[in-house]
Amino acid sequence: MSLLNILTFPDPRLRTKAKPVAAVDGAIRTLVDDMLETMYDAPGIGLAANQVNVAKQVIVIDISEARDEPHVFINPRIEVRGPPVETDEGCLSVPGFYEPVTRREHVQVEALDQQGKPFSLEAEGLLSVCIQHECDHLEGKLFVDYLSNLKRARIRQKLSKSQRVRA
Ligand code: QAP
Ligand code: CO
Repeated sequence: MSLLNILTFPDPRLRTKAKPVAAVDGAIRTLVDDMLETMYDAPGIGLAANQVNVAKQVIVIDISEARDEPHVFINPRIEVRGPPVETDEGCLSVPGFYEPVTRREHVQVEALDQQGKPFSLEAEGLLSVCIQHECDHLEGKLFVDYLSNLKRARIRQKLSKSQRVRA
């Protein structure tokens, strides 16, 4: 297992649309293991493959306190329903910033698991929000896209500066 490098906003590679996984083979299972390790190490509750510069439709999520309930979604398709709900969201690619985002309460997901087996899941609450956030990543979309232009510009400026210092 290995830790993967997480891209930081405004890295343009975060805008790449992820392609469907053709076959859940050993390479994909290794990617999933590495993404889980990277998410737990960060620590975070969700990670999409685009964030580690892999343009494939793969998501890992664990919202449990004990960090022992990994969810893996390969080629996810979602349908959202129910009333709008507002949650403070963050992102491993936007470190240090949390802002309210409005999404839908319920989500119905169809996906493949780490063995390539199709499954479906209905979620609400934080898991639902997290699934919607991670599916956005697969389309090159970030939670900061829902904020005002001013807020997004401020976040971009602060993160660009801190990346320059580190480089
Ligand atoms: C997406 O985000 C999410 O700023 C997952 O300094 C987050 O795991 C969906 C993190 C909240 C819904 C609600 C963020 C870690 C982790 C940071 C994450 C940071 C360190 C974010
Ligand atoms: Co994110």
